[in-house]
Amino acid sequence: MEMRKFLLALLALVLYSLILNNGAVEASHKKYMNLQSVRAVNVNHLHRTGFHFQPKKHWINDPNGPMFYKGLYHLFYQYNPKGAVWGNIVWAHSISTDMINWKKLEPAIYPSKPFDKFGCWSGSVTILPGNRPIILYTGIIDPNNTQVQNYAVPANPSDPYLREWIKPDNNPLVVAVVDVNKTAFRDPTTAWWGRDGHWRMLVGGKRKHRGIAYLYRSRDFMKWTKSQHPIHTSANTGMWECPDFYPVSLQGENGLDTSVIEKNSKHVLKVSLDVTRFDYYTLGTYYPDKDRYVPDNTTVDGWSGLRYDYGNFYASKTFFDSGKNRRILWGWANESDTTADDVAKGWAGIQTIPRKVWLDTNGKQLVQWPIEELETLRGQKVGLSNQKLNMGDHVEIKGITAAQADVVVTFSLSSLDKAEPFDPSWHNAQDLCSQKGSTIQGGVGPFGLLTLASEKLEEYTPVFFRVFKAQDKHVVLMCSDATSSSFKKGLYKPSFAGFVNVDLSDKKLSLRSLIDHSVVESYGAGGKTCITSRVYPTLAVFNKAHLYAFNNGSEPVTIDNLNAWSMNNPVMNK
Ligand code: DQQ
Repeated sequence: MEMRKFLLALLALVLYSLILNNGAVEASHKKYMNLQSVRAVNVNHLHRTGFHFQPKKHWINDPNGPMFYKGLYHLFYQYNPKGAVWGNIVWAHSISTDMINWKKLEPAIYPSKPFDKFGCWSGSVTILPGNRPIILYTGIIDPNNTQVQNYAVPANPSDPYLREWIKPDNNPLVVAVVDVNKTAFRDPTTAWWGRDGHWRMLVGGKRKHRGIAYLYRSRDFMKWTKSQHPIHTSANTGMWECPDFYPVSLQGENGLDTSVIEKNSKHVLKVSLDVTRFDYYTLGTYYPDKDRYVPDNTTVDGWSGLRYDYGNFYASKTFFDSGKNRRILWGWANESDTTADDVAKGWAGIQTIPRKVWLDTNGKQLVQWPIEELETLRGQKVGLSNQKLNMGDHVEIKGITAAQADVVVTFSLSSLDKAEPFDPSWHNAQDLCSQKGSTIQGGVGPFGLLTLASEKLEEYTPVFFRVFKAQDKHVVLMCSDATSSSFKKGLYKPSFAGFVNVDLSDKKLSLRSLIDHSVVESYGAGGKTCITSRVYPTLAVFNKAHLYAFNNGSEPVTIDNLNAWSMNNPVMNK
């Protein structure tokens, strides 16, 4: 019966997809009512990841309430326990000692009360004085998607696993007042504590097309008052989902507790723009007396602003890891295949590798790097050095599992003289990358890696740089291009790209790519520009996947140093 229901639903969806040519990633959580509770009969392993966070089956989206508590890392996440499409959302819960190996626990929060009967959506954890964690999350209270902000506390704080959570009856803590759009009012942040004895937290929203981060204050965490002014808004940016607000130190790579407000720091405001499905951030100054945030004039406050990741990465959230004094960033990488594919494979969505995040020495952007714990999964290693790549060369990196690998490479450029001229009208990196792909000959670049490549290069996902010469500086473009990644029909195959603000005086560019079957997560120039692509090769799978380094620019490029490791599987939500 289950199987019949599954096959009928799948057939209906395939027909629906064909009729609507519904291949691309959707702009919001699309509701497929008929599929929300179609349980996976089998889980297809062809494109499942080896070392990225994912549950055994079904749909996942936003990371929620990450924290470090009594020696353990906790990750909650939006999860559909009944199917591989968005719906029936609960806060699933996993714990870890290293953020790499994960143990699955029972869901922490699920719809059960009048204040969350129609959904338990995203939110955050705050650790109150006395080491008392408290969850703030969005509850959906009716079928019209009316949103309120609720809280939950551990039933037994002495249990380091925090298995059970209570949603007290004085919920909801916050409801939308008259001038607030109650169906665009969600995703409370971690709260911070001000010297005036008030807690503050933000809730994402919009008014017409203006994105808003509402600010709430409370003395006791129970009675919250909306401040007259939002902490920040921006015209024509649409709904601000999953805001995140935190300090970063002006010096060094250590993180700061969310409540730290000091001279030696700046603040980051990140918003997830529902319209574009990218996570944008600004750096700026937080004025606690006025409760206003003013972005620096070096960062663009809108769609052309800085992104954590120029690829498939959304609804992210950071937390302060007091164990190692660092700030950690979690982000969700949705699928780029069709909903029919997701139902057929029985799962959808992964979390990217947790990243340490800190302020660049130039003070104008953040830097991200996979947490050091990931390196414990490194197995078989191969290395290369001083390898010259002339135009048209591609060199295979043999001896590792190219479908599941960690690759770190530094390229050296003999000269920048041949860099192509940069047209100042090229604002959109992704458009530029789709015009000037990895096979279009250039001056300095394109050069980089061909990941998840089939032997004869019928399929490959290139991650590469191209250097241009603008009026008074060089412009570096980084691309992660899914165009030739797969023969499969109906996939979303974007030429994701971002510019890299890097000093080329030493004529070196580095790249790290984490390759994991259906994801290529790349860090350019030591983590200044990051791009995640989801791809679904048909030939370049398991031991038929290959890895190459290449150069298609007329200027020769040298691989100074390349190290690549096969990656082992961690314990993942068993
Ligand atoms: N996902 C959640 C919302 C949030 C959105 C619902 C972002 O709370 O705004 O699953 O992906």
